[in-house]
Amino acid sequence: MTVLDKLTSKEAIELENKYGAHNYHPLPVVLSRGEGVHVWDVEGKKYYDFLSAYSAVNQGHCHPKIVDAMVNQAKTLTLTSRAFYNDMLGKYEKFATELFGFDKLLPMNTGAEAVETALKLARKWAYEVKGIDENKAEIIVCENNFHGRTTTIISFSNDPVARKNFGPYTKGFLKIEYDNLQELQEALESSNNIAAFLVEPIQGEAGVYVPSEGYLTAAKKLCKDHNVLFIADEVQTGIARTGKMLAVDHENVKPDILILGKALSGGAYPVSGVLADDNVMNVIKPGNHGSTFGGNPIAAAVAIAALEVVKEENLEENAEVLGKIFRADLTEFAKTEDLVKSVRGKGLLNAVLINDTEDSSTAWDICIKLRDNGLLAKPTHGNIIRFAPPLVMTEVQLKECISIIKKTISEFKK
Ligand code: IF1
Repeated sequence: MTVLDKLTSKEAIELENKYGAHNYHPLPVVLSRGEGVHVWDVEGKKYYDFLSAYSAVNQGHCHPKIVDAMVNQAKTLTLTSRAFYNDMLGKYEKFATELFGFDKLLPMNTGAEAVETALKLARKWAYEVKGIDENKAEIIVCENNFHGRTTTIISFSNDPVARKNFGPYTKGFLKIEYDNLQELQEALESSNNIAAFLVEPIQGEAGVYVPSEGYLTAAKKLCKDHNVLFIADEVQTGIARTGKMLAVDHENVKPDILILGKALSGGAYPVSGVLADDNVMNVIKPGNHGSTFGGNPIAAAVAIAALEVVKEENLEENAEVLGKIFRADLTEFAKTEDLVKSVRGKGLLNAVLINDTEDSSTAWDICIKLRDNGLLAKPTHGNIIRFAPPLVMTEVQLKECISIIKKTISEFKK
């Protein structure tokens, strides 16, 4: 077998099963090509992609502008490490900080690394600016959070599948209920050692849980009043997914630390980053933090192109408009369809709650039928199906997809 041999779906799945670690349970479909809102399997069947690689491919698969930026840069200079300067990183840092309204950017590669970076930054700020005693800093997090897979991040997860038998766990985290300002206030008042509050503006993995209106504004204010940093993890909700560039923009909240990943590259390349103003970012000095690949020239070129696409193609507005159509139509459908409990979300990050027990396989089984009908989506915790297509979708395409979803659910037999 050579890398050029064409595989059937069955062969590709068997290879992964035999030679790959079993750390995923993918929907049985083997993709070999993508363009815009579509992907194709190895047998040539075409699908609408309603996962967008967990909201990394917001700009659509293989966007020509992003691919061109990546290929051109790959032919010129790929990696220097940060031991030397390169002529792309500064341009990208200027572009991104101006776009998001922060003084400085710290570039990393994956979402989890960016979260780790934010946590380190907050702790260092707590000791050197706020004046907390060494090793005493605490960071407030929310129940049912998802921030990634590192040992520290899973230390404050409460998903047993993600954390069991990976201990001992990192200390210094305090957990409160999501969307509960009372608990946040109590936690902030419970100690003088709080460095930061880390929060997802919409909880993705928890099932697209949108907090009450005003929650983020009030949470930011409580943090400010207690001299605590407000850290927004926008790895999944950022880059136009929810109908604004950032989900915090719906409430005009400016985080003290902003974490971005996924669609920062349009899914073409692993690019993540942390943004903050000088009063926070300046605590990081040479040698304190870094990464071989963080801020590499390809990442810089790709991220600039990916962010330009969001603006040039009005993806924020498109996500807002299409999201409203999606929720209105499926909410109406839920009134007559027993299998659908409700629909929730913001922009094009939506979830359909399936009317069955949490441990039943109904959501999974519906996703298999959706696949057969040419639409790919993935169930998440508790019989919920997440629907998050690329933001380059047209209204005509969305309406076709809504009919596929309704038809599939109507015809579904348990
Ligand atoms: C997996 C979910 C999505 C994230 C937030 C940081 C990260 C993520 C808010 C880490 C990553 C992914 C990773 C993926 C599944 C997943 C996910 F289902 F768990 F919730 F997107 F919907 N902050 N989310 O959502 O970013 O290190 O992966 O680049 O299989 O772990 P990463």
